[in-house]
Amino acid sequence: MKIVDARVVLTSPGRNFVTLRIETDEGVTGLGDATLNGRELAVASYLRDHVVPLLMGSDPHRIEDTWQSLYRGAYWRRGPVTMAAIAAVDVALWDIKAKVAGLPLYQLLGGASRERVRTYGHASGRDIPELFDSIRARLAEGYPAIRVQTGVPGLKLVYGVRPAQDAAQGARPVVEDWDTAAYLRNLPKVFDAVRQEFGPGLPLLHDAHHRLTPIQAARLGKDLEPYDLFWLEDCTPAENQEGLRLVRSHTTTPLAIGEVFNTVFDYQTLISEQLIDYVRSAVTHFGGVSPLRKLFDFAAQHQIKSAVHGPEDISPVGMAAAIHLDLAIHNFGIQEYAGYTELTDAVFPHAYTFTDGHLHPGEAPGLGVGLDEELAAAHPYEAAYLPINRLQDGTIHDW
Ligand code: EZ4
Ligand code: CO
Repeated sequence: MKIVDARVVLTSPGRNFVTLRIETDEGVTGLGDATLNGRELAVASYLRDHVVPLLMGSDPHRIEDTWQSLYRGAYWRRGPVTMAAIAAVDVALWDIKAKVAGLPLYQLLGGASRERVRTYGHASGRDIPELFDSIRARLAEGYPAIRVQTGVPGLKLVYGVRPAQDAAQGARPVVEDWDTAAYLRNLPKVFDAVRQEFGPGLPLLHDAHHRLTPIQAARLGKDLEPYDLFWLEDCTPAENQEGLRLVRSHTTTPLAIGEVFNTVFDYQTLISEQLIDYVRSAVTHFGGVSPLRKLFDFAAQHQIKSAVHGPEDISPVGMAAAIHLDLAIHNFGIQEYAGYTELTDAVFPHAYTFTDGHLHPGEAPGLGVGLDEELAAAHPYEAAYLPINRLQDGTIHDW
């Protein structure tokens, strides 16, 4: 079997997605997601100009060898652009292999370890009443666990709170504002109110989006302990893995990290010293199913569980790959699932289902996701940036 064609499809059915389609001489095709929110064209060029020519004529069954040759052969290793490009190839080849086998991908990953995949949804509000409405809406949709994000008194636009949201917005970045002290004062009050309204049993999560120093994160973790969070996410910018030692030694609030990581090396200290509880990488940004499976096996040795990143900016192709892994691995924790617009679901028709807050990959051979190229072409790429974030005096802060 040979790869005879590979092309990159850019589309924006409400937001941008980058998809790689690989075709073989036997007519079997595979899809991979290469979406890097706000930097989509860089990955598209990396694939078109530097990767596709290397794939022509090669054997699509040699997934590991292809992965290693793209990773090692480039000489310039790692980084989000490179790893998103490699991820798209890896996932498309797994899609092809599973289609040839006539099996859904999860069967090639060891088969189902559970009946279905538990998810969490996003609730947010500028204030407590708006937040409560949003939590009720997610509960009505069936979500068994809820991520809680709120406005901060005195701030206009805060991460994760609609309508600002994290959607890439237009040709110039939206500027959000931030005050860490105000946030740290406010958040425990929010969780106190949520626990009083919704009771002790509802799993609650929160994303600090890389904005705290280790000592601030340690303090927040302690302050949130009475509210029994499922996790506190991205409490610090964890390029500095050692910073988590300080956080960990001060709080029993579970910690989740990794959506911006792209190789296992970003996790070495965090996992081997058991400084976190959940690994958050996405198939799409971590080089694909192959390396993510290895990460989960490494994490399992330290009782750390999976929690694959699943925002709107992972395409249904990347989401499907995650759901197959989630069903197969033993140390599954939870899957983030924000859902998609109807138009996105029409561009990427899929076998996976979302029922009562749980996902299942379905039984179609391969990933079980298609791409309607005509509909995709009717909704072309639109330049869009993620927001940026400034402190009250104008200083740029982590977004
Ligand atoms: O801000 O995917 O947990 N989810 C997140 C996301 C990220 C976006 C960035 O593109 O933090 O909302
Ligand atoms: Co996050």
